[in-house]
Amino acid sequence: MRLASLLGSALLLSGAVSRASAVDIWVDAATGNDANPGTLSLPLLSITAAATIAVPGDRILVRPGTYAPGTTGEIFPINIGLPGGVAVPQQNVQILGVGGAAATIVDGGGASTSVAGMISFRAMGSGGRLSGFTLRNHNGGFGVVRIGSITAGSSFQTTNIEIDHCVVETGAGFSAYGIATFGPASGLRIHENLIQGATDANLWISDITTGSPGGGDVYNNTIVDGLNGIRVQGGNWNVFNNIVANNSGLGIFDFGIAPPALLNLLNDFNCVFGNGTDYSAIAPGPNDVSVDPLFVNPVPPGDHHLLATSPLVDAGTSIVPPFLDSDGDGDPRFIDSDNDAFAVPEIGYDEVTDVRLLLNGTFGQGQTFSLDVAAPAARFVAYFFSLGPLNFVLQPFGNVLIDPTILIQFFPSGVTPAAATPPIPIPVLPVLDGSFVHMQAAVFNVASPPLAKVTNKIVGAL
Ligand SMILES: [Ca+2]
Ligand SMILES: [Ca+2]
Repeated sequence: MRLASLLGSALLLSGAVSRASAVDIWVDAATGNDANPGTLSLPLLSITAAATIAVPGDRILVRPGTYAPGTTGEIFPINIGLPGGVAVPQQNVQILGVGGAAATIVDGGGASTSVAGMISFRAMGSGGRLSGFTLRNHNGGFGVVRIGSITAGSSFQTTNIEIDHCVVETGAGFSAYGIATFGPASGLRIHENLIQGATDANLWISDITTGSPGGGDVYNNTIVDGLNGIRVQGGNWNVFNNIVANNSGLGIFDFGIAPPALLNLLNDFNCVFGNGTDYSAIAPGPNDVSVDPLFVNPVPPGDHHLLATSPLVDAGTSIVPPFLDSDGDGDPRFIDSDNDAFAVPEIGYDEVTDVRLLLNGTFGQGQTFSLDVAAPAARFVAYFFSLGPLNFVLQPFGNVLIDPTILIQFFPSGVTPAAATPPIPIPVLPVLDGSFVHMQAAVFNVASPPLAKVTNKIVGAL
């Protein structure tokens, strides 16, 4: 197969580059054992065990499955920072659900656990990332995911933490807060998350310590069905493109009482709707809207994707940080969803698309898969593969997620509805271990503008 051979050879050439700077610790709920070394072939069973042995720069790659105290032996909170037995601060440690939030679950089982949450970035855990998990059924206090500490002092700084592509689904009667930040903790990035059902605030962004104020970016989250939406308490925050809807108490509010009493909030292009009180001690942004988002199903726990007719389609600000590359599903963040030849982000964690890249079969070393596209009829399709996640916006087409320096393939596939690609085998090569593969399809409409729509990516770790 021409495609297969190109894919294999390019993976071979590029794999060493992607692995050169990081040690990967593998975790698998189905085949793991905490007595294993945590390699691809001998994975650990629990995320807890992986966090205990992680050193700076490691990636903890978690296979699809359910991780819980009663099955994989998780012990909450899973601390990244300075857990017992680790002498070196754990900076730049990433915890990645390689199958995404729909397939990688951390379940608290409803048991009363630590007030410090399920996963906690604590002292010296700077540069950490949590991506691609559903976190549910935690019954604790200050955050299912907790960043920083309420104890002042430089040793508690946790700068540059990124929480993205997660579903924080606490459910009635469980955790008071979904994601909670304390300080000082600058450079935080919270985006593309669905946070729902907290018995207090779904999202608590704060710097309530003394010293230099922290803060960060909060973009494109959907925050629903809790008591409160976003609690702001000190710090410097950019809050854009979020849906804050159907919380029974307050939508977005300044809690105040923060030493230092400093709050520099830039909020705009959010949809704040249907809360008991939409704004409290915070003014709406100039382009904030208060309209029904038109969720697919608004009844809790619901389906908080947007209907194609939603007024939030192509309604966000197009000036976004470079880390916004894809929505909660992996759809590119810049899609011309309303076909007006200009690709603009939606408000919220979902980007609406009428074209979708489909993967058939199993993705992994030694496996075989094929690709297909769901799209309007009579469009011309091409596929791309890459090991690089470089994101740039090419108007009017939208996101280009492929890194051209390590582009693997341009594969014209015919006119939709196209047959699936021929079977594509993935070789078994140690150099590929831990490589993330990005895939994208371009659907061309040669009849009239827009000329093309750059569509889904699928990311898998080999
Ligand atoms: Ca859009
Ligand atoms: Ca989507």
